[in-house]
Amino acid sequence: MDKDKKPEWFDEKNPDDFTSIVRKGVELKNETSFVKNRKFQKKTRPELNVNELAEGILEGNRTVLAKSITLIESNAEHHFRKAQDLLQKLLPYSGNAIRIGITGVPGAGKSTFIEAFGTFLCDLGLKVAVLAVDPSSSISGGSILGDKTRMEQLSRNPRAYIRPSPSAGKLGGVHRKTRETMLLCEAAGFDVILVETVGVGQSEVIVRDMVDFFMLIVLTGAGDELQGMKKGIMELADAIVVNKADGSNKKLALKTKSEYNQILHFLQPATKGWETKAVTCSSIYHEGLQEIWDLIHTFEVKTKTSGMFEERRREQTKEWLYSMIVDHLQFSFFYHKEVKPLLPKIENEVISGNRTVTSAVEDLFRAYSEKET
Ligand SMILES: Nc1nc2c(ncn2[C@@H]2O[C@H](COP(=O)(O)OP(=O)(O)OP(=O)(O)O)[C@@H](O)[C@H]2O)c(=O)[nH]1
Ligand SMILES: [Mg+2]
Repeated sequence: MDKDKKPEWFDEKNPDDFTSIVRKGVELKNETSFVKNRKFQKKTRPELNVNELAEGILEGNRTVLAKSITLIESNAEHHFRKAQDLLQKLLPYSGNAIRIGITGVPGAGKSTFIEAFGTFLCDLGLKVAVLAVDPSSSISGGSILGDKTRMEQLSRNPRAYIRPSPSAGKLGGVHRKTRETMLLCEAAGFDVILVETVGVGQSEVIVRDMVDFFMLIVLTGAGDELQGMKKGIMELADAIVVNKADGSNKKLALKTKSEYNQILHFLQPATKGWETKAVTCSSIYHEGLQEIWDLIHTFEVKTKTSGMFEERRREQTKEWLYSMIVDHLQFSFFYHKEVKPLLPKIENEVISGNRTVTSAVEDLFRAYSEKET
């Protein structure tokens, strides 16, 4: 069978293992014939302007919120400008939510916890937005996409809004997009923002830098794992939640909790003036959620009184500024019309040992500064 006619998802190993065929399209003889026939014209509503978007968001209109987030997530330059104008307008109305980051190894129960905790918060009358930072999303398209179906109850709750992880791109990538989405959600009146991330690589550090309270979800019976666990990630957390404290696992969960508490005693707290504690919970049986919310509330009151809350937010905004500068510099360098074509050649010369790294970098920067894009 002709390879071209196979759908793009066919399995290389079993090429005949599919039932559909992609047929070649029919050449359009008269380009205008479809256009003339108005039936085939796509009906598009006029795009909302920045003022209309801002108004819609402030009214808490979800369709407008979703549209605006799409604008922020777009990698098109003209969308970027429009999104920035919108953010500028909404900035005075943002900042009123409590921002909570949630991390943990795959399978720790982050999504199940968010489903339970989010629903619990909605029942208290709060509006909850769930965002995700997925380090794999730029490659795989985002595993968190599937979570919307996993967080079934929460996604149907009128007080909740779930947004899967954006994919990376130029102009700041996932990092910027999540922060800006957070601001939009705040302007739309959400009281709590939950940001989920898988605890692998650098994503937990990125999320720590954008939230007020950071939570690490762990499994029971950490035992040896506890010893080997990166001290670093524990030092980022304001609370450690031992999940799955139910059934036969409950006893072990309580033991794990006290083990963590002992270790925490020797670690630097993530937030000045706050003692990081370990607690247990069962996301499936909705146990321990009130305690966790109380803990977050106490944290908020304490840090607001001490000034730490505002200090952290100021610090985060400063970090954000600098990380955006780095993003822009990288973008302008690697996409520079002189640098881009030169790079593969120079890279080859360096790899093959014909040129030193220093001289390569010098040449690239010369090309960069001589002719601006
Ligand atoms: N018994 C019990 N099982 C739980 C609990 N919370 C989560 N689980 C189970 O643990 C498994 C993993 O849960 P997820 O919520 O998908 O875990 P996650 O951390 O989001 O995983 P990734 O998205 O892959 O990083 C699922 O089979 C859940 O049903 C709990 O409180 N008790
Ligand atoms: Mg998950």
